[in-house]
Amino acid sequence: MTFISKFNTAMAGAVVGGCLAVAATTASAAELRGWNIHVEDYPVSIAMESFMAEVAEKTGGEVTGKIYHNGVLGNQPDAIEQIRLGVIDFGEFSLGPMGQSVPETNVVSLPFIFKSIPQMYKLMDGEVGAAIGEGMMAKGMVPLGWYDAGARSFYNSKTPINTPADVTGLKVRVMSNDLFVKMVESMDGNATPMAFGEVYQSIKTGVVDGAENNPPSYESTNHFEVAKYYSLTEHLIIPECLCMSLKTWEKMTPEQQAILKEAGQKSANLQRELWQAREAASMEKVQAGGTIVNTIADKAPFQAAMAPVYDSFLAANPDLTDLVNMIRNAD
Ligand code: BDP
Repeated sequence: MTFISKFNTAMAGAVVGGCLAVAATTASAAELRGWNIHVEDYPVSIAMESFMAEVAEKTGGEVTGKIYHNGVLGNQPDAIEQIRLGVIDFGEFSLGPMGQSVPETNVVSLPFIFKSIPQMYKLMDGEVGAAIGEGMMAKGMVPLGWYDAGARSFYNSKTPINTPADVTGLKVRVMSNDLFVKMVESMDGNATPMAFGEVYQSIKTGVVDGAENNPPSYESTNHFEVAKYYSLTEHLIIPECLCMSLKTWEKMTPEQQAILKEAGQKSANLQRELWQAREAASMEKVQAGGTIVNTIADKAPFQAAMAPVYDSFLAANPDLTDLVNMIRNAD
């Protein structure tokens, strides 16, 4: 891949009548390919578009890109591998399915690890995010901004969930990561890892009874039409990442890298704002569409039921104990 940055010096003085004469070189500029699983009006999608527009503007058209929304470039676990290989240049991923390739990201897939969304922001923007980012870099991905995905709760077509016992026997779709399988099994539910795009049909046909997700995803996928009980367990707060393939990153000049980082951070701020509004709008929409929402006054029984997930995780990953404790002991 050749970037026109090489021509920067040659072009620097080429101002003709007040306009940069870039036409001759834009043809050799690579257009980055961006992966996104969400629909176009989703907060993630809008923030990604604003990131790409900003990068194109700030690099004077040297770095441009096209974002492929709706998962058309493939499902999430595959796309993560493709980013690592440099087949896809950048993408926006949940850290949930990233755990299979980057062990550090599993720490934020542990149930109830963050105490709140503001705490998640604070820790991801600090030492915890830095440690996870290093793990990602080691596996070929460069984080450019941490996005918000709220809290995930269970929904299904059978019954409201008020206690862990209500999950017993339910067939629940989970994201592809053994941790989530264990999480559902800790309540004697039957967990099925499955691609996001297959969930609607699977609930509709009874292959699974339900799944778990945040309100915007429950709404944007129309899962609420086929699983009307939404029980606010809020058991997972999993941050997401706008990230670039290390292979693509290494082809950038230091100036372009600085622009990418800044634009990534700026897009994360925008995404977090948009997220709040979308969450409220999604809750309204699903309730208007017939969803029966129940809140869980006491989440302690869920925390207790899911505790074995921590035990087996730490036994298998003793080197991540400090990172887990850094979050658990944070205010
Ligand atoms: C959504 C995430 C998306 C995941 C999806 C899922 O934003 O990245 O693919 O959940 O459950 O909340 O697969």
